[in-house]
Amino acid sequence: MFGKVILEEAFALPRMKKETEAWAGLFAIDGKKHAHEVNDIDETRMAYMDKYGVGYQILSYTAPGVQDIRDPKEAQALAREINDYIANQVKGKEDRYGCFATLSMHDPQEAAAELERCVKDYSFKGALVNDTQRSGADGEGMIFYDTPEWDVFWQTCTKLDVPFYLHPRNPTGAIFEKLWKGRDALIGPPLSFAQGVGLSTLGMITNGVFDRNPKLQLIIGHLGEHMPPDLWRIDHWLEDIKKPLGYAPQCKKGVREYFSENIWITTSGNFSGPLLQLCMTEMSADRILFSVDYPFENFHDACTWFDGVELNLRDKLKIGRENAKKLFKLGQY
Ligand code: GRE
Repeated sequence: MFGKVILEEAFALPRMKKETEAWAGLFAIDGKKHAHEVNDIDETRMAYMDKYGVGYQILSYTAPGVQDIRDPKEAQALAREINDYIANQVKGKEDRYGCFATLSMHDPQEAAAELERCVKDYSFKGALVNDTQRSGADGEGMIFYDTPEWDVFWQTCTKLDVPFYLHPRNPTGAIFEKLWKGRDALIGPPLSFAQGVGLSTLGMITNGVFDRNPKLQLIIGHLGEHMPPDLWRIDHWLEDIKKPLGYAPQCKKGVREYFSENIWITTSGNFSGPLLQLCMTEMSADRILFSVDYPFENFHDACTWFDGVELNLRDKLKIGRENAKKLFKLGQY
């Protein structure tokens, strides 16, 4: 299929070479190849797009990025540097590249203002943020975005009419020590990423973020971070057992409704035909967006899988490009 749109595609700052290679090393990824691909914007990346029928991609800063910086001033300065850098890199290539804003999530007002700057000045397509912001003097604090003080930020997303991509980050500090040390193989795609994003997403739902901000659109990757196959059980316990007994959640609707009105999932890094079918059954093809997860995954695996997956043409076009064109108002890119 030609003209596919992809939207969980990472870049890094060339000056952060050491951090980029360390990150690759953490996941047993070839550091040299990774550093080249993640820093390259226009040559290798564009050649892959042309070869595999990708018309447009939205770039975002590689994890853990700004969410790993506990100092609010330093985090904000890095976010601005990244946004200015990538806006400059894609200038003149807007027919092929868009960008998600990178945000410091220490302060809701500041995050809202930076998002607004990026959307208004640079036509960025939304924000991509890693779940939980490291904070506090010892770096042991974790800021979640599901408390009422974040409503000012969510209101800005809906006012600007841009979606928010909730991306995973790795467990650090005491969480790493208590849960993951000794089980290191499970950090990242095998388990920890899905747990982190699942907790944040369901936290937003059960704490009423979408009731207070009904137009908010949240994107999650990796075919829904383990949630779509579990929707029945999550919904059953919240609606049939916890709510009648007067326990939280504070949300008005059933979890399934948020998954059909507020949540999108992408195929980033999860090229499973059977799981795609299940997600279409649970959420409908209208809420699914094709993506690669470059350079953690490659164009060949993602695109040959999607092009070949058995699917009626109408749904394939929706997932491959039409849903994204509507969500991001891409027009005739
Ligand atoms: C990602 O950011 O999506 C990612 C990593 C590391 C390994 C795999 C992966 O940052 O998908």
